[in-house]
Amino acid sequence: MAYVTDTRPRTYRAAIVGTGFMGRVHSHAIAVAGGSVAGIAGSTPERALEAAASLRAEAVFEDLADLIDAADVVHVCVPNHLHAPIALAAIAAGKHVVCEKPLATDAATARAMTEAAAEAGVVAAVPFVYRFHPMVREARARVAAGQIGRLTLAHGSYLQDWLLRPGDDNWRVDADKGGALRAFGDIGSHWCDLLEFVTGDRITAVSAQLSTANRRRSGRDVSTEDIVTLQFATAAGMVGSTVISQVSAGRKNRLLLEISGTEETLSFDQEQPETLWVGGRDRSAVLMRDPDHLAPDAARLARVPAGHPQGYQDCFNAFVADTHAAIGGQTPDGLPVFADGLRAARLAEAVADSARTRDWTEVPHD
Ligand code: SOE
Repeated sequence: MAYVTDTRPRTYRAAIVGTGFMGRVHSHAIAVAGGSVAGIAGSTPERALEAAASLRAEAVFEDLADLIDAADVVHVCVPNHLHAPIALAAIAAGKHVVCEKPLATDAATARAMTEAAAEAGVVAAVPFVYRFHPMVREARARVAAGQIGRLTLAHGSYLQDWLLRPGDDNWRVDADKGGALRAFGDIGSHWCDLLEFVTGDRITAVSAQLSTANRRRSGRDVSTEDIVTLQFATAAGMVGSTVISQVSAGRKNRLLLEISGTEETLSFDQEQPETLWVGGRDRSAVLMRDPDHLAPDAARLARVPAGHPQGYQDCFNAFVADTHAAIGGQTPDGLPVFADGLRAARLAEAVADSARTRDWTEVPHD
């Protein structure tokens, strides 16, 4: 006699295109979600062969069509300019897709990808994974329940330092591979997604400045920005600002989001994801991630008891698990999909436009 305890669909046979850091994060999350990596492809077969063991790959493919054919879900983890052709090929073959952000280097292409996925009826997800921190869900539940009052102000920053020095380099630096906006596309998109996810509000207008601290890297001119300062207004009447930087010494991956309402302020720091600061006029508190005392959606994402820290990879694991559930016909709350990637691409174009015209730019409606 056997008791069936796991009814998840056994069809999460993944292909991973791209063998860098993100490929490894995806591979781990696929394994935790009960899936397998049917195959991988890299920029060269040699690189893919080298990465095969760490990506848990069953096979290395030279031909993209063959790789897509071998899988149910295609994970696209390559430089940004290659997202669209690979994702569209997978969708055309009727495969589900997980595509890294920014979804595309322009909004028209992101829209075409979103429409193609909808027409094909496939699940098409984008890893805005900070949504999967339990304390982010807790903040969202508190805003939705009206606990912080009427929203008035949001501010924060997303700061890194891995491109601080003129010798620091990466494909993201080149506009033809990464897109015209680098820091905003790479990390500003996360900040804006998190703001809109937590508040359910929408940025309606932006005023942006771009700055390139290192105008030359590795002996070539650089056009993409290292820093963005952004002011914004929202549909619900909030005003706010954020600073995005990849050249802030000592800041490794510090996303700070603070939202104020007429009753309370909530503050979340991605580098301290086990806590949420709740500010009050008379009393303030630091909430711990304790599943026994969290909103149901936050408790759902708690993998281990209070006092046993969980973090970035857990977010990624939960994201892939929810993608898996969506493929199985469920509708997990808060799964970031191509429409969210399109939203980020529209925001990026508004930011670029505002910086160019030195004026406020309206963000087009979805
Ligand atoms: C690099 O800047 C990077 O890995 C981003 O691409 C991720 O989306 C972000 O989570 C961390 O930093």
